Amino acid sequence: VGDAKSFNYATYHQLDTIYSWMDSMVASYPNLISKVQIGRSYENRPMYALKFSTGGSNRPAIWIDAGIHSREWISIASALWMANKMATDFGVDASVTSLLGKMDIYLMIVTNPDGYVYTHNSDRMWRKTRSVNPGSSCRGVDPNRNWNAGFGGPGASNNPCSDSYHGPSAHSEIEVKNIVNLIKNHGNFKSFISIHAYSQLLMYPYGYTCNDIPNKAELDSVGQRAVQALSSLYGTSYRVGNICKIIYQASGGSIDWSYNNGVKYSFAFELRDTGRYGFLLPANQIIPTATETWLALKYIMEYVRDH
Ligand code: ING
Ligand code: ZN
Repeated sequence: VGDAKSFNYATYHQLDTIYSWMDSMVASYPNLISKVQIGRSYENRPMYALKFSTGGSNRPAIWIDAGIHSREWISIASALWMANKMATDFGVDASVTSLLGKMDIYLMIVTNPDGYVYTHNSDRMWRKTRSVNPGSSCRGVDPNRNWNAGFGGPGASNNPCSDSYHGPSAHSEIEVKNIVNLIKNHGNFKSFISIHAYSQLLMYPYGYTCNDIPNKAELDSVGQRAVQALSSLYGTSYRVGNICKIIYQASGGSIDWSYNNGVKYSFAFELRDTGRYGFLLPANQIIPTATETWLALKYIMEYVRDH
């Protein structure tokens, strides 16, 4: 096995390095972490979630995904750091310990593995999946426009060459379908958190409509307190709001689907920065970004545990 302790969290890694790091995490924390393969990608790569669990059967659970858009490298790098943080804090930090005494956490670090490999080998700015679009020379579907929540409505494109192409049908992308199957089969997810970059936002549903959700007041206050915790570390400023109003109307997004399927605490992060470096966030910001984001994430998870 590799060495989870000597892994360099302060740099961006390729997919195969991340996949062997996962094995070393499982080997280092066998009583806490297991690797769940939820299926394979379009190009046949395995898709793994790290499951943090101290036992029980089908405990209430939290879903966290990173890297659904492949060029958003800071999301993946931060998720790696946070996985290690959770593992090392368990049994040491009272809050993480009690959280994992009650709930399971599923962390999918590379949600779009084909796209991620493509950003390393061919096009650093690739966002979508790599599926072939029949009748078009353009490849890929936006995996965050492909969910069955206002699918095909405003804020998605029907042009296969667009970066926000919604795809031929809801859940046409196997990467999306694999997650839908896991969430539905499990049936006990209380929170669904998707990590993107960039813009420094913490968002809740909806994206497909600007109408308020029934739980707007609660999610807004959880969000505000989460970003307060985040900002307390380095003063990084975040805004909180519903997707449609705070960023733009976007249909077919994952957290709209999770919310409509009974997962009340559905949130999406847009990590650093606000545009100076954008997707090309320098590696020396990985650990500061992950450390501050962890405070917000932990706040949300504690709230979910207690409600
Ligand atoms: N932003 C997200 C996008 O998919 C988003 C914003 C989040 C839309 C959640 C809908 C739901 O466009 C980035 N940077 O990808
Ligand atoms: Zn994104």
